[in-house]
Amino acid sequence: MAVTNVTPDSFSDGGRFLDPDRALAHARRLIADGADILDVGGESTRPGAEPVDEAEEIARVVPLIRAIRAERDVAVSVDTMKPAVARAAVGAGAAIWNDVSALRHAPDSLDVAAELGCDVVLMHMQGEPRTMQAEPRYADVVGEVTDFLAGRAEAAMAAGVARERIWLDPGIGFGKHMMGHNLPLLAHLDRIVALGFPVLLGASRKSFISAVDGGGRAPSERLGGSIAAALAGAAAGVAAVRVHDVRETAQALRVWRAIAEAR
Ligand code: HH2
Repeated sequence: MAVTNVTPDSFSDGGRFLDPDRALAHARRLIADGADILDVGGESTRPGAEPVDEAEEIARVVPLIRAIRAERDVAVSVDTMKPAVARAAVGAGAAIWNDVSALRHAPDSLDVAAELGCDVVLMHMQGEPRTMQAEPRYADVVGEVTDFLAGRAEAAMAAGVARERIWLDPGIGFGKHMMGHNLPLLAHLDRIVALGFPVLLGASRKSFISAVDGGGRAPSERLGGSIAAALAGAAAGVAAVRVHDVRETAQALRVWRAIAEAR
């Protein structure tokens, strides 16, 4: 899954693809590089990000989704917490609602997901984007994230979302201490995989990589760590990785799989 942000302020690629022509050119490149899913986002969820108005978010994502789907048969997901944005995106051809709030942001999120009939990614986040990194706390981070995701899957199914439509995501970097919480989650992804839903992992270019690597690494200097995390995910059985560097990650995954198959 390729990060396809149309935002002025995303932590890694903010402002680069706000222009529609540049966004579409970038999407074409991600597909050529081997992306199976393009994750189109119009609101940054980085720590401290300011919320975006619903109409503005729709105006950012819908034209790009429509343009991608008009020329390529690639799956598109929409990265949004807002039911109205998800509805507009699915209308434009998106097949997956990727919701970092796990359908908790709006009172009608669960019902809209059931009505749309699209796939949904339910991601764990402690707190909300503006404040989530202030003081994340867990007694048992792996157990709590796993239980939360199981509970959200139950809630989605109770609202009418089909079981086979549900994906889970531990939410690396979302209300998680840099190393104390993100690393145990990455080390125990198999516990989330064992819940029986496809798991999505988004670790690409995130801050914990810089922390492990001694600090001070800009997002563009985190490729090695991003690939290491993607391979850890593959080894644990995740179904997809959400990444910025598609070509390099796809190559790493292909080689990793070829070695596994030669065992
Ligand atoms: N991470 C980001 C955004 N959306 N969705 C899922 N399911 N999982 C993730 O780990 C995830 C996500 C943050 O990355 P990015 O889109 O690059 O930055 P920003 O939120 O600043 O736009």
